[in-house]
Amino acid sequence: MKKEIRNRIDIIQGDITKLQVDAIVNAANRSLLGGGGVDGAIHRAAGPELLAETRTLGGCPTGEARITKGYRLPAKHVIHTVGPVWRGGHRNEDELLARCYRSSLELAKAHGIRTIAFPAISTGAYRFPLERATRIALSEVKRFLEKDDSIEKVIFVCYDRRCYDTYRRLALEILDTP
Ligand code: AR6
Repeated sequence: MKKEIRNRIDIIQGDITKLQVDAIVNAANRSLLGGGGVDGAIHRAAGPELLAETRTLGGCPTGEARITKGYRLPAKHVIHTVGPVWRGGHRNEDELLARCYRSSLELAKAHGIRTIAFPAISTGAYRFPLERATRIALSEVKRFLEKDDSIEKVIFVCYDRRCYDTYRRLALEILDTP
């Protein structure tokens, strides 16, 4: 079981918009109307049809997720989730970030998605400390995969080396222990 979970999680360094998976997750804001960072990259690569669809959704509260088509992306779908802005750690940030991973995975499962890629939600413009966010991301995905076998592969996509090294290091600790 332990080994099986580890085999269903990949950690890579790269650009999430290039991945050919059933769904990529977007670190969006509550408007769902685009922004900078990974959100801007996803909207640019998907084309204006994505914005046209997100306009119909009426936004999304922090910690929840919404699904759209992927349009010009190689990914079939985009799951938009809204991470918390880091405000020092006493404003429920940990729980809200955990909820982003859980709600994205639940929505993926409900749509029959088998392969899904996550960026490091909230760790850019929203300033969530990287190591703390990575522990939450790895723990939540591990917990979900332990009780679900519909999702075959979860890919954590790190944009830079520091993110990649942090995920690799914490994966040894969190994923390789029962
Ligand atoms: N592929 C993978 N990861 C990326 C990419 C990419 N193409 N580009 C950036 N990252 P951020 P947040 C990484 O700021 O902190 C937006 O304006 C980046 O290096 O994109 O959740 C939204 O509209 C970092 O590790 O998202 C919101 O207003 C991670 O993605 C706000 O930023 C997340 O950084 C959300 O802030």
